[in-house]
This record gives sequence, C-alpha cells and structure tokens, in this order.
Amino acid sequence: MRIELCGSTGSFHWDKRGCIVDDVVPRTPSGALVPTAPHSSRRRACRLFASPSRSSSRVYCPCSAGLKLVSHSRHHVGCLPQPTISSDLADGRASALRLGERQVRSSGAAGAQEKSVCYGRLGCFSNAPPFSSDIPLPQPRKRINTTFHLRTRSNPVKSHVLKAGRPETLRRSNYESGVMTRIILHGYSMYGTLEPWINTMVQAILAKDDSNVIVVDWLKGAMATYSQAVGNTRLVGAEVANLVKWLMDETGNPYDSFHIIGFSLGAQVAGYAGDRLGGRIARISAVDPANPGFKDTDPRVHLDPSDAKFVDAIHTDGNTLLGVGLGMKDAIGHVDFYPNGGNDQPGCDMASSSEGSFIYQLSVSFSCDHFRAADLYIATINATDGPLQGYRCDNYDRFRQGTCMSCRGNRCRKMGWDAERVPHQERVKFYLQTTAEDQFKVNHYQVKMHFRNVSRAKEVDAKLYLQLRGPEGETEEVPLKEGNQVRIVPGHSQKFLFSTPTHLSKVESVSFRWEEVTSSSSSWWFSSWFADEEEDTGVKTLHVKSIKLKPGEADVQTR
Ligand SMILES: [Ca+2]
Ligand SMILES: [Ca+2]
Repeated sequence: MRIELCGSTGSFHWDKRGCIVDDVVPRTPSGALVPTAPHSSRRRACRLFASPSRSSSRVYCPCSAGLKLVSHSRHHVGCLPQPTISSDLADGRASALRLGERQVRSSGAAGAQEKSVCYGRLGCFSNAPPFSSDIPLPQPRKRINTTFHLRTRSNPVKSHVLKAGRPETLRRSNYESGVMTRIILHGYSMYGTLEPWINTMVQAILAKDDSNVIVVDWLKGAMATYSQAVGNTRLVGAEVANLVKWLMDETGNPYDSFHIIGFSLGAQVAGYAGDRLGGRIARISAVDPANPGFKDTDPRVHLDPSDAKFVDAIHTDGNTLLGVGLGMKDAIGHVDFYPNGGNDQPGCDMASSSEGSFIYQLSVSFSCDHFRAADLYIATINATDGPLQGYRCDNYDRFRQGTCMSCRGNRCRKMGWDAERVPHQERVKFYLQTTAEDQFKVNHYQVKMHFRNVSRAKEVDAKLYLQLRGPEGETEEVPLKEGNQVRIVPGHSQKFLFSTPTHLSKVESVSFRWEEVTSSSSSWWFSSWFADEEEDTGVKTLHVKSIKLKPGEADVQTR
C-alpha cells in the first residue's frame, strides 16, 4: 500500500486520487514536497516525506482508521480519519480514494456474490436497492458487539448493562417505567473510545430530566473503515429497535417514551431504529447527521421525518476544510437548524488555532465543526442564559441580510433539547449565529443602512463596521458582511445581519466606521447616526441617511 503526498498550490485536502494535498507546510520553490526513500524500518507501509525548506519530515502511515501521521520527533499524533469520505460514495461509485478503494475491493473480493446476510432475530440485510452495493453489508452481531449502558439519577456514573431478552439485567438495573428513555448513539470512532461529549450529555440530561439514559456502545463497528462503519449502522439500528421493543414488552412503556439522540453516523443508526419501529417513537435528535454514504439516498437508507413522530437536526459541518463535509447539509428532519449557516463554526478554522503542530491543527479543524453540534445540543440542555433559538429562513444568504428576524407564525424555534415541530410541516430550516464557546448565544439585529444621494456622490467599495451602545455598556465593533467589502450606491439601502454576544436591553447609540477598499487604508469615524454634510476638506465623506436596527424577536423574548 502506498500513500502519496502531493504538492499543490491549493489548500490542504484529500484529492481525488487519495493524495494529501498540503499547502500549509513550507515547500520548495517548485511547490512540491520531496519524497525520500520508503521508510521501512518501523512500519513497512510507511513512506517518509521531507519538506526540504525546513528540517522537518512527515511520515504518513496507514492504520486501522485511515492514515496515521508520525512527526519526525516520533511522537504519535494519531490517525487521520479514513479518507474514503468522498462525495463519490453517495453517487454509487466506488470511493475514489486510494486507501479506501483497496479496502472496499478486498472485502468485495471475498464476498462478491454476497448480496445479503442474516443475523438471527434481527433479520437479513441485503445490499439490493435502495441500498448501495458499494457499502459493505453489516458485520456480525458478535463482531460489532452493540451494548447498552443504562444510567439514571440513581446511578449517574456507573452504568448497568441491559441485554435484550435477558429480563434479569433489567430487574437488576434502576430502569424506571413512566419516564422518558433517552438513547444516545456515538458516531464513527477514530480511536475506538467513547467520544467525550457523551458523558457530558448524560450528566446534562440527568440534571435536567428524570430519564433512563442509555448509551449505546457500538465502537467495534464504528472503528472499521468508514464505509464498513456505514454498513454497520444498519445492524446497530436493528439492535436498538430490538432493545426498544423488548423494553416496551417488559415495562409497558409506550413508543412515545423513547427519544434517540444520535451524533453523526449515530443519527443514521437512529434513522434505521426508528424505521424498524414504524416511525412511532417520540423523537429522534440528529446531531450533525453523517453525510458521506447517505447523501441523496432513499429515505429508507437515511434518517428522514418518517422515522419518528418528531425528528430534529442540528447541522454544523456541511463542508470542511478538506473539501468534504462530515455532516449532512440537506434538511432531513421536521425541523433543521443551521448554526452559522451549517458549514463552518466560529473558532474552528485553522487560522484560529495557532497552538500545536500542523497535524494537531489539522485534526482539530477536521472534526471541530462536526463536534460543535454536540456541544451546542448540550448547551441547549443546560441553557441557563436563555435558549438558543433559530429563525426560519429560506437560506443562509437571506438570513445574513437580517431579513428573518421575526417570530410570528412559527418563524422562530428553540434549537436542540427544547425543539418543537412546526405543525404539519417538515424540513423547515432555521438559522442562527453563535459564538465559539460557553453558552454560544448571540443577539441578532437587522441593520438597514440608507445611503444619501448627494450631488457628485459616487459609488464606493468599503468595509463597514458597527458598534452598539446601551445602558449595560457597548458591544464590540462588528464588521458587517463578515468583513467583506460592500458596494455602496448613493440613494440605495443595504441590509446586514449584526450579531453580538453582548446583551443590551436597548440601543442608545450606534457608532459606524467605514474603510474605503482601495490601495490606501485610511479610515474615518462617525459617531453620530448621520454623516456630516459637505465638508470641503479633501476627506471623503460617506453620506448615510439612516441606520435602522431591528432586534431579533427571539432574542428579545427570551431575556
Ligand atoms: Ca429513514
Ligand atoms: Ca466545515
């Protein structure tokens, strides 16, 4: 097996051939990293790549979960995710990425005729349509070893293992009838360990609500190649459905008392479980549902509104730095929330993580957007600072113009824990901005600026900045339109979204600053709502007729 590292002038990503295209490390004048002799002393499959403009070298090795990068100082920096993540997967074509292709082929060679596999009471799994023959069939139950760990307010730390069909495991546990049962599902596992957010979420739920919280461990099925893990989600979904049916039989708890919360691939597991339960369970919460292998598939293949009475989703990683998103961009629930547009999250870009090695930054960037959905969901359980609410909007571009600040007619909804259906509707999209941490909460305003048309006024490209002041203090200065330049046309108005973590009970004054985007970098300050009239000083004047602010109604209501 050979892993190629290819030089490129683009940004860092897996390319179509499975090469790691790397633009972050220093490179030779020709732009290419120089491969050295195969590095066979420690690990046969490794190749060493030296970056000659710096005395560092990088070794990329295949490992169970994908690629492992070992730095020259030999400290282990962990596996990169399996690069089978490719939009091609969804198209039914084999993964174009070399490492994944090899693994898909080898499993395919052994089971080329294998069209279905049967696992006892869970039934048979076929790769006939609507399922894709490019996705391996689920591995055996024993291999995946799905286990159910119950925690309740009586045993918030130590869990009881529940086994479907073994009533004594239920009798020995603190499982309560008459309260909700919340089932938590992890996603693809890079390291074969439970994701840290899970314990945080269990504690948050138990503090909030007297529930039976069941953490599903399917790590052995989730640490395979990505495509095998995708295949395994069907079996785990069947295991979860089997457990739910058994719990209902044993305790008399109704369908309505079950709520499944699934992260990434776990959200797709939840979809299969819900489908097997006839869509009758109360709720599925999809925490950045996994995209690769599920995009544009039949509703039977992915989580959709028919899988539970209420399906809510938070989307945080619709695309990534590496060119593909781990999370699904498409709306798949009754309500779908898109924090910060649902692609990239604040504090997750590489530029903002100046600490640590290149590969550390890479791995942070790779998963940061994706895991933010779990942090956000947990924040909505804890919410001490008012709920995180989304505004219904057709798309993020409109939201960024501040056009969706109303709450009338079900136009705003709480995200996460307290989410609710919009009656008789599905796939309703809600947008909100967040901060990078803590409660994540911001206050949204629509800013409408009207530019005066005076004689000899010309169009100008500028960057605009706004700062609000109120009785409690002032906001930071916020660049409008994410700091991008704005074409200002005299006599016209423009709308922007202004968001700030600072809460002001009312706005008393506004400071506006603009910078003309030219070769010079001068800037001018205006401290009043209206720009000065003609001042023949040679200084350029931007004639602002008015700045109108409309606070987001959800932000106002919840304070
Ligand atoms: Ca489905
Ligand atoms: Ca992203």
